[in-house]
Parts: sequence; structure tokens; C-alpha cells
Amino acid sequence: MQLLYQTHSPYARKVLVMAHETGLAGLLHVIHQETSPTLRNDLVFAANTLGKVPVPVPVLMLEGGLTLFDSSVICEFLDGLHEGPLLIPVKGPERWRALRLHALAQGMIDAGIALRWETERRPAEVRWSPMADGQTEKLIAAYDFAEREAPTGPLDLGQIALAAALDWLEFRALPDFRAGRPRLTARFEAFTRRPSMTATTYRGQTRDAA
Ligand SMILES: N[C@@H](CCC(=O)N[C@@H](CS)C(=O)NCC(=O)O)C(=O)O
Repeated sequence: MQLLYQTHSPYARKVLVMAHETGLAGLLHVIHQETSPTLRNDLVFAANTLGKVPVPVPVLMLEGGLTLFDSSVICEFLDGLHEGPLLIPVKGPERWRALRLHALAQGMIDAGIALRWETERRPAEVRWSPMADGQTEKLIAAYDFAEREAPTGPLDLGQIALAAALDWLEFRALPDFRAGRPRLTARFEAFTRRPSMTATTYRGQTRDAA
């Protein structure tokens, strides 16, 4: 299976950590691809009509020729391929806790990316500080929520997504989540010691149009 990937994408990292945790990483041939809304990558567009990574390429096609995109959908697909405990519980409060935490982590990444556009990616003359402030507020609120509701219990997709998101926010020097949040910090530090995390650390720079 080929996975079009970006070594600095938090969405892609989540998928790869999930693959490690479910024993499926050995099946994946991970191929780094740069892509941005301002710098088209035709290979990525051929696999994902939205032009985003992560995306599996044809060898990971489902029966009937269905291709998959969006990290959430790929994680769901991977969870159906292994024999171990499911990382997306099928029912009960544990399902909704996992999916809610996953949504929180996705929201953190979305806010972090939006913030980076306003602070470094967009040309300086078209940056808009009210947007940067609004995205920063979302991040702080999400960190506080994660501190209050710091995940416990068996490993699930939500915990993986949160660790991938926090590690990326730190990698990109986005607003600090550690100060005043001891529970979140302790859980994050423990999580980053997992082999699935140490095998998939972030590296590289985003490339946009000049
Ligand atoms: N909702 C998507 C988001 C994926 C995404 O935005 N990936 C970024 C890399 S971090 C990307 O490919 N950006 C290129 C673009 O937006 O054109 C997912 O969860 O897979």
C-alpha cells in the first residue's frame, strides 16, 4: 500500500501513528509529497480530488476501485484491517469520547494552520491580525478543554490525534500548551515516548508559491 504523506503534516502523522499502533505500518510504503493550496501537486490531486495529504494511492484501492481520502476516513479504514482492539470503539460512551477528542485535535490543527497563514505563510501585506487573534483564542480554549478532559483509558484514535496535534503545534512553535496545564503536559510527554511516535517525528518545511 502506498501512502502519499508529508513529513510535517499532523493529519498524515495521525494516520501513520495509527498504522504503527495497529501493527499495519509494515504494509505501508510512505512517500513524501509537498503540496499546498498555493503550490499544486498533480500526483496528490490524482489520488485526492481535494489535493491534500495524507492519501493512499491506487494500491490501497478498495474493492470496486474506490479510493479513499481524508485522514479520518483512512483511520477508519485501517481500523478495519487489524485483529487487535479497535481504536475507534463501535459503541458506548468510549466511542463518543474518542470521536470528540479526535474532533478537538482536528480543530486544533485547523486553527494552527489558519494561524500560520496569518503569521508567516501569507505575504506580510495581506496578513490580518484579527484572524490570527481569533485562531489563537480557539487554540487556548482547546488546550484548556484538553487539560480538563485529559484522556484516560485504553488507547484510541482521539488520543493519537491529540498527541499528533500537540506535537505539531510545538514543532511549529505555535501557542504553548504546556504552561498551566500539568495533566495535559504529563499525558503528552508519556505518549510521545511510544514507539509509534518516536518512529514518525516531524521534519521539513511547508512550501508555498513564491
Ligand atoms: N481534512 C483533511 C486535511 C488534510 C490537509 O489539509 N492536509 C494538508 C497538509 S497538513 C494539505 O495537504 N494541504 C494542501 C492543501 O490544502 O492544498 C484530513 O484530515 O486529511
